[in-house]
Amino acid sequence: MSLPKDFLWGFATASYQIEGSVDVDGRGASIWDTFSAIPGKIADGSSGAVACDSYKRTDEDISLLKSLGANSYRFSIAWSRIIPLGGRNDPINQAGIDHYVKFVDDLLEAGIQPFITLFHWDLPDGLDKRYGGLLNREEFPLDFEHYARVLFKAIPKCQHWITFNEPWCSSILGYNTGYFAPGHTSDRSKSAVGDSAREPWTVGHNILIAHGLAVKAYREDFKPTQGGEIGITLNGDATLPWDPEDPADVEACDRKIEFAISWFADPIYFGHYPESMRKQLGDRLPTFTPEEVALIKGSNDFYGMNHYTANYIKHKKTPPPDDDFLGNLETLFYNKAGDCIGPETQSFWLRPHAQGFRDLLNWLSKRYGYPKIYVTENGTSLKDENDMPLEQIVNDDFRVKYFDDYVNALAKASAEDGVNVQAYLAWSLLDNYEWAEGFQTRFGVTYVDYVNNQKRYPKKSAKSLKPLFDSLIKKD
Ligand code: PNW
Repeated sequence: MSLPKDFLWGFATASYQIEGSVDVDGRGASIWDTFSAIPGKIADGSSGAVACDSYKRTDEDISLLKSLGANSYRFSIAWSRIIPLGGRNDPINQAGIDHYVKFVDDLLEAGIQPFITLFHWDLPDGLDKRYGGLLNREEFPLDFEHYARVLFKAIPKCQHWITFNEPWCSSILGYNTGYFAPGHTSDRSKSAVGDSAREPWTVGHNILIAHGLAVKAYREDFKPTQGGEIGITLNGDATLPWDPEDPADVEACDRKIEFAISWFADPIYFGHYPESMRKQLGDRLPTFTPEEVALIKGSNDFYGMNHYTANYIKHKKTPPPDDDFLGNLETLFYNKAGDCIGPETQSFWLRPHAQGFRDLLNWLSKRYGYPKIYVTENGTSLKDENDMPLEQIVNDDFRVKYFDDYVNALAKASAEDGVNVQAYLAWSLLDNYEWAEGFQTRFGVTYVDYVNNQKRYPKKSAKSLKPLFDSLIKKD
Protein backbone atom coordinates (compact mmCIF):
# COMPACT_ATOMS: atom_id res chain seq x y z
CA MET A 1 0.00 0.00 0.00
CA SER A 2 1.86 3.03 -1.15
CA LEU A 3 -0.51 5.85 -2.05
CA PRO A 4 -1.98 8.11 0.67
CA LYS A 5 -5.37 7.29 2.19
CA ASP A 6 -7.26 10.27 0.73
CA PHE A 7 -5.75 9.84 -2.73
CA LEU A 8 -8.02 11.15 -5.49
CA TRP A 9 -8.22 9.39 -8.83
CA GLY A 10 -10.37 9.51 -11.90
CA PHE A 11 -10.36 10.71 -15.48
CA ALA A 12 -9.79 13.93 -17.41
CA THR A 13 -11.27 15.60 -20.50
CA ALA A 14 -11.45 19.07 -22.07
CA SER A 15 -14.42 21.08 -23.33
CA TYR A 16 -13.62 21.44 -27.03
CA GLN A 17 -12.52 17.82 -27.28
CA ILE A 18 -15.77 16.29 -26.01
CA GLU A 19 -18.68 18.74 -25.80
CA GLY A 20 -19.88 19.41 -29.34
CA SER A 21 -23.05 21.60 -29.31
CA VAL A 22 -20.99 24.53 -30.52
CA ASP A 23 -24.10 26.59 -31.38
CA VAL A 24 -26.18 25.61 -28.39
CA ASP A 25 -27.32 27.83 -25.47
CA GLY A 26 -25.58 30.94 -26.74
CA ARG A 27 -21.99 29.66 -27.00
CA GLY A 28 -19.63 31.97 -28.90
CA ALA A 29 -16.94 30.75 -31.31
CA SER A 30 -13.51 29.75 -30.00
CA ILE A 31 -10.17 29.84 -31.84
CA TRP A 32 -10.47 26.07 -32.30
CA ASP A 33 -13.73 26.45 -34.26
CA THR A 34 -11.97 28.93 -36.52
CA PHE A 35 -8.73 26.94 -36.83
CA SER A 36 -10.50 23.62 -37.51
CA ALA A 37 -12.36 25.23 -40.40
CA ILE A 38 -9.11 26.06 -42.26
CA PRO A 39 -8.39 23.33 -44.85
CA GLY A 40 -5.26 21.34 -44.07
CA LYS A 41 -4.96 22.17 -40.38
CA ILE A 42 -6.64 19.04 -38.99
CA ALA A 43 -5.47 15.58 -40.15
CA ASP A 44 -8.94 14.26 -41.01
CA GLY A 45 -10.49 17.65 -41.76
CA SER A 46 -12.76 17.33 -38.73
CA SER A 47 -13.79 19.74 -35.97
CA GLY A 48 -15.25 19.57 -32.47
CA ALA A 49 -18.72 20.53 -33.73
CA VAL A 50 -20.20 17.23 -32.46
CA ALA A 51 -17.27 15.35 -30.90
CA CYS A 52 -18.57 13.07 -28.10
CA ASP A 53 -21.78 15.09 -27.75
CA SER A 54 -20.96 15.37 -24.05
CA TYR A 55 -22.66 18.75 -23.62
CA LYS A 56 -25.95 16.90 -24.04
CA ARG A 57 -24.90 13.70 -22.28
CA THR A 58 -23.76 14.83 -18.88
CA ASP A 59 -25.93 12.21 -17.15
CA GLU A 60 -24.46 9.44 -19.27
CA ASP A 61 -20.89 10.61 -18.65
CA ILE A 62 -21.46 10.83 -14.89
CA SER A 63 -22.96 7.32 -14.84
CA LEU A 64 -19.94 6.09 -16.73
CA LEU A 65 -17.54 7.71 -14.23
CA LYS A 66 -19.50 6.18 -11.39
CA SER A 67 -19.51 2.73 -12.94
CA LEU A 68 -15.71 2.89 -13.31
CA GLY A 69 -15.31 3.71 -9.62
CA ALA A 70 -13.72 7.16 -10.10
CA ASN A 71 -13.88 9.58 -7.18
CA SER A 72 -12.71 12.58 -9.25
CA TYR A 73 -13.24 14.10 -12.68
CA ARG A 74 -11.23 16.80 -14.39
CA PHE A 75 -13.00 18.76 -17.12
CA SER A 76 -12.63 22.22 -18.61
CA ILE A 77 -15.09 25.04 -19.07
CA ALA A 78 -15.59 26.63 -22.46
CA TRP A 79 -14.94 30.34 -21.85
CA SER A 80 -17.13 31.24 -24.85
CA ARG A 81 -20.14 29.54 -23.24
CA ILE A 82 -19.74 31.81 -20.19
CA ILE A 83 -18.85 35.04 -22.01
CA PRO A 84 -19.47 34.43 -25.74
CA LEU A 85 -17.22 37.31 -26.85
CA GLY A 86 -14.82 36.77 -23.96
CA GLY A 87 -14.12 40.28 -22.61
CA ARG A 88 -14.77 41.86 -19.23
CA ASN A 89 -17.28 44.33 -20.68
CA ASP A 90 -19.03 41.76 -22.85
CA PRO A 91 -22.38 40.14 -21.96
CA ILE A 92 -22.40 37.11 -19.66
CA ASN A 93 -24.37 34.08 -20.82
CA GLN A 94 -26.42 32.68 -17.94
CA ALA A 95 -27.36 29.52 -19.87
CA GLY A 96 -23.69 28.56 -20.10
CA ILE A 97 -23.15 29.14 -16.38
CA ASP A 98 -26.26 27.15 -15.49
CA HIS A 99 -25.00 24.18 -17.50
CA TYR A 100 -21.75 23.88 -15.54
CA VAL A 101 -23.37 24.66 -12.17
CA LYS A 102 -25.75 21.74 -12.71
CA PHE A 103 -22.94 19.52 -13.92
CA VAL A 104 -20.91 20.16 -10.77
CA ASP A 105 -23.97 19.57 -8.57
CA ASP A 106 -24.62 16.29 -10.35
CA LEU A 107 -21.00 15.17 -10.03
CA LEU A 108 -20.97 15.90 -6.29
CA GLU A 109 -24.28 14.12 -5.93
CA ALA A 110 -22.60 11.07 -7.51
CA GLY A 111 -19.69 11.32 -5.06
CA ILE A 112 -17.24 12.64 -7.65
CA GLN A 113 -14.90 15.58 -6.92
CA PRO A 114 -14.69 18.11 -9.77
CA PHE A 115 -11.30 19.46 -10.92
CA ILE A 116 -12.14 22.43 -13.14
CA THR A 117 -9.72 23.72 -15.77
CA LEU A 118 -10.55 27.32 -16.66
CA PHE A 119 -8.59 27.35 -19.90
CA HIS A 120 -7.92 24.29 -22.02
CA TRP A 121 -7.01 26.17 -25.23
CA ASP A 122 -10.48 27.17 -26.51
CA LEU A 123 -10.00 30.94 -26.28
CA PRO A 124 -13.06 32.97 -27.35
CA ASP A 125 -12.40 33.87 -30.98
CA GLY A 126 -13.72 37.37 -30.22
CA LEU A 127 -10.63 38.08 -28.11
CA ASP A 128 -8.23 36.83 -30.77
CA LYS A 129 -9.91 39.08 -33.34
CA ARG A 130 -10.28 42.08 -31.00
CA TYR A 131 -6.74 42.39 -29.70
CA GLY A 132 -4.64 39.35 -30.64
CA GLY A 133 -5.77 37.15 -27.75
CA LEU A 134 -2.89 35.70 -25.75
CA LEU A 135 -0.42 38.13 -27.35
CA ASN A 136 -1.95 41.10 -25.56
CA ARG A 137 -0.20 41.93 -22.28
CA GLU A 138 -2.73 44.58 -21.16
CA GLU A 139 -6.13 43.16 -22.06
CA PHE A 140 -5.81 39.38 -21.96
CA PRO A 141 -4.84 38.95 -18.27
CA LEU A 142 -7.64 41.27 -17.15
CA ASP A 143 -10.22 39.48 -19.28
CA PHE A 144 -9.05 36.13 -17.94
CA GLU A 145 -9.26 37.34 -14.35
CA HIS A 146 -12.79 38.56 -14.95
CA TYR A 147 -13.84 35.25 -16.53
CA ALA A 148 -12.28 33.35 -13.62
CA ARG A 149 -14.11 35.51 -11.08
CA VAL A 150 -17.46 34.84 -12.77
CA LEU A 151 -16.87 31.10 -12.30
CA PHE A 152 -15.45 31.27 -8.75
CA LYS A 153 -18.63 33.10 -7.79
CA ALA A 154 -20.97 30.77 -9.70
CA ILE A 155 -19.41 27.47 -8.58
CA PRO A 156 -18.47 27.85 -4.90
CA LYS A 157 -18.61 24.07 -4.40
CA CYS A 158 -15.59 23.38 -6.60
CA GLN A 159 -12.52 22.74 -4.43
CA HIS A 160 -9.90 22.25 -7.17
CA TRP A 161 -9.30 24.95 -9.79
CA ILE A 162 -6.72 24.78 -12.57
CA THR A 163 -6.04 28.12 -14.28
CA PHE A 164 -4.27 27.02 -17.48
CA ASN A 165 -3.73 23.66 -19.13
CA GLU A 166 -0.26 23.26 -20.64
CA PRO A 167 0.75 26.84 -21.45
CA TRP A 168 3.73 25.32 -23.31
CA CYS A 169 1.30 23.99 -25.94
CA SER A 170 -0.58 27.29 -26.23
CA SER A 171 2.70 29.17 -26.67
CA ILE A 172 4.86 26.84 -28.77
CA LEU A 173 2.31 24.91 -30.80
CA GLY A 174 0.05 27.99 -31.15
CA TYR A 175 2.73 30.61 -31.90
CA ASN A 176 5.95 28.87 -33.01
CA THR A 177 5.17 25.75 -35.05
CA GLY A 178 1.60 26.81 -35.83
CA TYR A 179 0.44 23.23 -35.30
CA PHE A 180 -2.32 24.37 -32.91
CA ALA A 181 -4.78 27.28 -32.95
CA PRO A 182 -4.38 30.13 -33.70
CA GLY A 183 -1.67 28.70 -35.97
CA HIS A 184 0.87 31.54 -35.89
CA THR A 185 4.35 30.74 -37.23
CA SER A 186 7.16 32.40 -39.17
CA ASP A 187 6.68 29.74 -41.84
CA ARG A 188 4.76 31.77 -44.45
CA SER A 189 3.68 28.61 -46.28
CA LYS A 190 1.58 27.82 -43.20
CA SER A 191 0.51 31.21 -41.92
CA ALA A 192 0.36 34.83 -43.07
CA VAL A 193 1.11 36.00 -39.55
CA GLY A 194 3.50 35.04 -36.79
CA ASP A 195 7.02 35.46 -35.44
CA SER A 196 8.24 32.11 -34.11
CA ALA A 197 11.29 33.72 -32.49
CA ARG A 198 9.33 36.14 -30.30
CA GLU A 199 5.61 35.51 -30.02
CA PRO A 200 5.77 32.27 -27.98
CA TRP A 201 7.80 33.95 -25.23
CA THR A 202 5.35 36.88 -25.09
CA VAL A 203 2.40 34.51 -24.91
CA GLY A 204 4.00 32.47 -22.13
CA HIS A 205 4.62 35.64 -20.14
CA ASN A 206 1.04 36.87 -20.57
CA ILE A 207 -0.34 33.50 -19.48
CA LEU A 208 1.74 33.67 -16.30
CA ILE A 209 0.37 37.16 -15.54
CA ALA A 210 -3.19 35.97 -16.19
CA HIS A 211 -2.63 32.93 -13.96
CA GLY A 212 -1.27 35.19 -11.21
CA LEU A 213 -4.25 37.55 -11.38
CA ALA A 214 -6.75 34.68 -11.18
CA VAL A 215 -4.94 33.08 -8.23
CA LYS A 216 -4.81 36.41 -6.38
CA ALA A 217 -8.52 36.94 -7.01
CA TYR A 218 -9.36 33.46 -5.75
CA ARG A 219 -7.18 33.71 -2.64
CA GLU A 220 -8.41 37.16 -1.66
CA ASP A 221 -12.10 37.00 -2.49
CA PHE A 222 -13.21 33.36 -2.66
CA LYS A 223 -10.84 30.98 -0.91
CA PRO A 224 -11.57 32.37 2.59
CA THR A 225 -15.22 31.35 2.31
CA GLN A 226 -14.99 28.47 -0.20
CA GLY A 227 -11.82 26.78 1.07
CA GLY A 228 -10.68 25.36 -2.25
CA GLU A 229 -7.29 25.43 -3.96
CA ILE A 230 -5.88 26.64 -7.24
CA GLY A 231 -2.85 25.92 -9.40
CA ILE A 232 -1.58 25.58 -12.97
CA THR A 233 -1.08 22.42 -15.04
CA LEU A 234 2.23 22.05 -16.89
CA ASN A 235 3.25 19.40 -19.40
CA GLY A 236 6.69 17.94 -19.77
CA ASP A 237 8.45 14.79 -20.89
CA ALA A 238 11.17 12.86 -19.09
CA THR A 239 14.71 13.09 -20.49
CA LEU A 240 17.58 10.60 -20.72
CA PRO A 241 21.01 11.41 -22.15
CA TRP A 242 21.69 10.08 -25.66
CA ASP A 243 25.22 9.40 -24.44
CA PRO A 244 25.33 9.03 -20.65
CA GLU A 245 29.14 9.43 -20.80
CA ASP A 246 28.89 12.87 -22.39
CA PRO A 247 28.40 15.65 -19.79
CA ALA A 248 26.99 17.91 -22.51
CA ASP A 249 24.12 15.43 -23.13
CA VAL A 250 23.52 15.09 -19.40
CA GLU A 251 23.34 18.88 -19.10
CA ALA A 252 21.06 19.10 -22.12
CA CYS A 253 18.61 16.76 -20.31
CA ASP A 254 18.07 19.38 -17.60
CA ARG A 255 17.96 22.20 -20.14
CA LYS A 256 15.18 20.39 -22.07
CA ILE A 257 13.04 20.22 -18.92
CA GLU A 258 13.82 23.84 -18.12
CA PHE A 259 12.65 24.98 -21.57
CA ALA A 260 9.46 22.91 -21.26
CA ILE A 261 8.48 23.11 -17.60
CA SER A 262 10.69 25.50 -15.63
CA TRP A 263 9.81 28.23 -18.17
CA PHE A 264 6.54 28.42 -16.17
CA ALA A 265 7.40 26.69 -12.90
CA ASP A 266 10.52 28.75 -12.05
CA PRO A 267 8.58 32.06 -12.14
CA ILE A 268 5.84 30.45 -10.03
CA TYR A 269 8.19 28.97 -7.43
CA PHE A 270 11.21 31.35 -7.67
CA GLY A 271 10.00 34.55 -9.37
CA HIS A 272 12.26 34.41 -12.45
CA TYR A 273 12.86 32.49 -15.69
CA PRO A 274 15.52 29.74 -15.80
CA GLU A 275 19.07 30.95 -16.44
CA SER A 276 19.43 28.59 -19.43
CA MET A 277 16.51 30.30 -21.17
CA ARG A 278 17.69 33.82 -20.39
CA LYS A 279 21.09 32.91 -21.78
CA GLN A 280 19.80 31.48 -25.05
CA LEU A 281 16.86 33.81 -25.70
CA GLY A 282 18.31 37.11 -24.50
CA ASP A 283 15.91 40.03 -24.81
CA ARG A 284 13.37 37.93 -26.68
CA LEU A 285 12.40 36.51 -23.29
CA PRO A 286 10.39 39.14 -21.38
CA THR A 287 11.50 40.18 -17.90
CA PHE A 288 9.29 40.41 -14.84
CA THR A 289 8.62 43.75 -13.17
CA PRO A 290 8.69 43.69 -9.35
CA GLU A 291 4.87 43.87 -9.36
CA GLU A 292 4.70 40.86 -11.68
CA VAL A 293 7.08 38.90 -9.46
CA ALA A 294 4.91 39.66 -6.43
CA LEU A 295 1.88 38.43 -8.35
CA ILE A 296 3.34 35.20 -9.70
CA LYS A 297 5.83 33.96 -7.11
CA GLY A 298 4.09 31.52 -4.79
CA SER A 299 0.95 31.29 -6.93
CA ASN A 300 0.48 27.50 -6.84
CA ASP A 301 -1.50 25.72 -4.10
CA PHE A 302 -0.57 22.51 -5.96
CA TYR A 303 1.53 21.54 -8.96
CA GLY A 304 -0.60 20.14 -11.81
CA MET A 305 1.45 17.64 -13.81
CA ASN A 306 0.59 16.33 -17.27
CA HIS A 307 2.95 13.60 -18.35
CA TYR A 308 3.03 11.09 -21.20
CA THR A 309 6.46 10.16 -22.52
CA ALA A 310 10.27 10.38 -22.53
CA ASN A 311 13.07 11.21 -24.98
CA TYR A 312 16.78 10.64 -25.36
CA ILE A 313 18.50 14.02 -25.52
CA LYS A 314 21.50 14.88 -27.66
CA HIS A 315 23.09 18.32 -27.32
CA LYS A 316 23.79 20.38 -30.44
CA LYS A 317 27.17 21.91 -31.08
CA THR A 318 26.09 24.68 -33.46
CA PRO A 319 24.41 27.88 -32.20
CA PRO A 320 20.59 27.62 -32.02
CA PRO A 321 18.43 29.23 -34.71
CA ASP A 322 16.10 32.03 -33.55
CA ASP A 323 13.03 29.82 -33.67
CA ASP A 324 14.53 27.09 -31.44
CA PHE A 325 12.33 26.33 -28.43
CA LEU A 326 13.93 23.11 -27.16
CA GLY A 327 17.17 24.52 -25.75
CA ASN A 328 19.49 23.71 -28.66
CA LEU A 329 19.24 19.93 -28.58
CA GLU A 330 17.73 16.96 -30.37
CA THR A 331 14.96 14.74 -28.98
CA LEU A 332 15.35 11.10 -30.05
CA PHE A 333 13.75 7.69 -29.54
CA TYR A 334 17.08 5.80 -29.74
CA ASN A 335 20.21 6.37 -27.66
CA LYS A 336 23.85 5.98 -28.65
CA ALA A 337 23.85 2.29 -27.72
CA GLY A 338 20.84 1.73 -30.00
CA ASP A 339 18.27 1.14 -27.23
CA CYS A 340 14.73 2.22 -28.04
CA ILE A 341 12.93 4.33 -25.43
CA GLY A 342 9.60 2.56 -25.79
CA PRO A 343 7.06 1.06 -28.21
CA GLU A 344 5.31 3.06 -30.91
CA THR A 345 1.85 4.55 -30.36
CA GLN A 346 -0.49 6.42 -32.69
CA SER A 347 0.98 9.74 -31.50
CA PHE A 348 4.26 10.64 -33.21
CA TRP A 349 5.52 12.24 -29.97
CA LEU A 350 4.54 9.50 -27.51
CA ARG A 351 6.39 6.35 -26.49
CA PRO A 352 5.74 4.78 -23.08
CA HIS A 353 8.68 4.76 -20.65
CA ALA A 354 7.31 4.57 -17.10
CA GLN A 355 10.63 4.90 -15.27
CA GLY A 356 10.80 8.41 -16.75
CA PHE A 357 7.63 9.33 -14.85
CA ARG A 358 9.22 8.41 -11.54
CA ASP A 359 12.43 10.25 -12.48
CA LEU A 360 10.58 13.41 -13.49
CA LEU A 361 8.43 13.34 -10.33
CA ASN A 362 11.70 13.29 -8.40
CA TRP A 363 13.30 16.03 -10.52
CA LEU A 364 10.33 18.36 -10.02
CA SER A 365 10.01 17.57 -6.32
CA LYS A 366 13.66 18.34 -5.67
CA ARG A 367 13.68 21.55 -7.69
CA TYR A 368 10.43 22.94 -6.29
CA GLY A 369 10.66 21.83 -2.67
CA TYR A 370 8.39 18.78 -2.67
CA PRO A 371 5.14 20.55 -3.58
CA LYS A 372 1.82 18.76 -3.47
CA ILE A 373 1.45 17.24 -6.95
CA TYR A 374 -1.75 16.42 -8.78
CA VAL A 375 -1.18 14.34 -11.89
CA THR A 376 -3.82 15.97 -14.06
CA GLU A 377 -3.19 13.89 -17.21
CA ASN A 378 -1.45 10.64 -18.12
CA GLY A 379 -2.37 8.15 -20.81
CA THR A 380 -1.63 6.79 -24.26
CA SER A 381 -2.90 6.25 -27.75
CA LEU A 382 -2.48 2.87 -29.48
CA LYS A 383 -0.89 2.32 -32.87
CA ASP A 384 -3.65 1.82 -35.48
CA GLU A 385 -6.41 1.53 -32.87
CA ASN A 386 -8.79 3.47 -35.10
CA ASP A 387 -8.57 0.78 -37.79
CA MET A 388 -9.22 -2.18 -35.48
CA PRO A 389 -12.55 -4.00 -35.11
CA LEU A 390 -14.49 -3.11 -31.96
CA GLU A 391 -13.79 -6.49 -30.26
CA GLN A 392 -10.09 -5.74 -30.51
CA ILE A 393 -10.42 -2.09 -29.48
CA VAL A 394 -12.15 -2.92 -26.21
CA ASN A 395 -9.33 -5.34 -25.38
CA ASP A 396 -6.74 -2.60 -25.09
CA ASP A 397 -4.07 -4.52 -23.22
CA PHE A 398 -1.41 -2.05 -24.36
CA ARG A 399 -3.25 0.78 -22.53
CA VAL A 400 -3.89 -1.45 -19.48
CA LYS A 401 -0.15 -2.08 -19.27
CA TYR A 402 0.65 1.60 -19.75
CA PHE A 403 -1.56 2.58 -16.80
CA ASP A 404 -0.25 -0.30 -14.71
CA ASP A 405 3.39 0.67 -15.32
CA TYR A 406 2.87 4.41 -14.89
CA VAL A 407 0.68 4.19 -11.78
CA ASN A 408 3.14 1.76 -10.17
CA ALA A 409 5.99 4.17 -10.95
CA LEU A 410 3.90 6.88 -9.28
CA ALA A 411 3.25 4.72 -6.23
CA LYS A 412 6.97 4.00 -5.88
CA ALA A 413 7.78 7.72 -6.11
CA SER A 414 5.23 8.31 -3.36
CA ALA A 415 6.25 5.46 -1.06
CA GLU A 416 10.01 5.34 -1.58
CA ASP A 417 11.11 8.77 -2.83
CA GLY A 418 9.03 11.09 -0.65
CA VAL A 419 7.20 12.61 -3.62
CA ASN A 420 4.00 14.26 -2.37
CA VAL A 421 1.44 13.13 -4.92
CA GLN A 422 -2.25 13.33 -3.98
CA ALA A 423 -4.26 12.84 -7.18
CA TYR A 424 -4.16 11.08 -10.55
CA LEU A 425 -6.45 11.80 -13.48
CA ALA A 426 -6.11 9.47 -16.47
CA TRP A 427 -6.36 10.93 -19.96
CA SER A 428 -8.98 10.36 -21.11
CA LEU A 429 -12.47 9.25 -20.04
CA LEU A 430 -13.53 9.12 -23.69
CA ASP A 431 -11.98 8.90 -27.13
CA ASN A 432 -12.24 12.49 -28.27
CA TYR A 433 -11.15 15.24 -30.63
CA GLU A 434 -7.37 14.96 -30.53
CA TRP A 435 -6.79 18.51 -31.79
CA ALA A 436 -4.76 18.65 -35.03
CA GLU A 437 -4.86 14.85 -35.23
CA GLY A 438 -8.66 14.91 -35.37
CA PHE A 439 -10.54 11.75 -34.42
CA GLN A 440 -8.02 9.25 -35.82
CA THR A 441 -5.97 9.20 -32.64
CA ARG A 442 -7.84 7.78 -29.66
CA PHE A 443 -6.81 8.37 -26.05
CA GLY A 444 -9.98 7.18 -24.35
CA VAL A 445 -10.52 4.36 -21.89
CA THR A 446 -13.95 4.39 -23.49
CA TYR A 447 -14.45 3.81 -27.21
CA VAL A 448 -16.75 6.36 -28.84
CA ASP A 449 -18.48 5.27 -32.05
CA TYR A 450 -18.55 8.55 -33.97
CA VAL A 451 -20.67 7.17 -36.80
CA ASN A 452 -23.33 5.54 -34.62
CA ASN A 453 -24.70 8.23 -32.36
CA GLN A 454 -21.48 8.57 -30.30
CA LYS A 455 -22.28 5.34 -28.47
CA ARG A 456 -19.79 4.62 -25.67
CA TYR A 457 -18.06 1.25 -25.07
CA PRO A 458 -15.77 1.07 -22.02
CA LYS A 459 -12.49 -0.65 -22.92
CA LYS A 460 -10.60 -3.05 -20.68
CA SER A 461 -8.41 -0.16 -19.47
CA ALA A 462 -11.49 1.70 -18.18
CA LYS A 463 -12.17 -1.10 -15.73
CA SER A 464 -8.52 -1.70 -14.85
CA LEU A 465 -7.96 1.46 -12.82
CA LYS A 466 -10.25 0.78 -9.87
CA PRO A 467 -8.60 -2.52 -8.89
CA LEU A 468 -5.20 -0.94 -9.51
CA PHE A 469 -5.86 1.99 -7.16
CA ASP A 470 -7.64 -0.25 -4.65
CA SER A 471 -4.45 -2.27 -4.40
CA LEU A 472 -2.25 0.81 -3.92
CA ILE A 473 -4.20 3.29 -1.75
CA LYS A 474 -3.69 2.88 2.00
CA LYS A 475 -6.84 1.87 3.83
CA ASP A 476 -6.39 3.95 7.03
C1 PNW B 1 -2.28 17.06 -23.95
N1 PNW B 1 2.86 17.20 -28.05
O1 PNW B 1 -1.75 17.64 -25.09
C2 PNW B 1 -3.58 17.82 -23.76
O2 PNW B 1 -3.72 18.47 -22.52
C3 PNW B 1 -4.80 17.05 -24.13
O3 PNW B 1 -5.84 17.94 -24.47
C4 PNW B 1 -4.46 16.07 -25.23
O4 PNW B 1 -5.58 15.44 -25.78
C5 PNW B 1 -3.50 15.07 -24.64
O5 PNW B 1 -2.34 15.70 -24.13
C6 PNW B 1 -3.06 14.00 -25.61
O6 PNW B 1 -2.37 14.57 -26.68
C7 PNW B 1 -0.59 17.45 -25.75
O7 PNW B 1 2.76 17.32 -29.32
C8 PNW B 1 -0.64 17.57 -27.15
O8 PNW B 1 3.98 17.01 -27.50
C9 PNW B 1 0.49 17.49 -27.89
C10 PNW B 1 1.70 17.28 -27.26
C11 PNW B 1 1.77 17.18 -25.87
C12 PNW B 1 0.62 17.25 -25.13
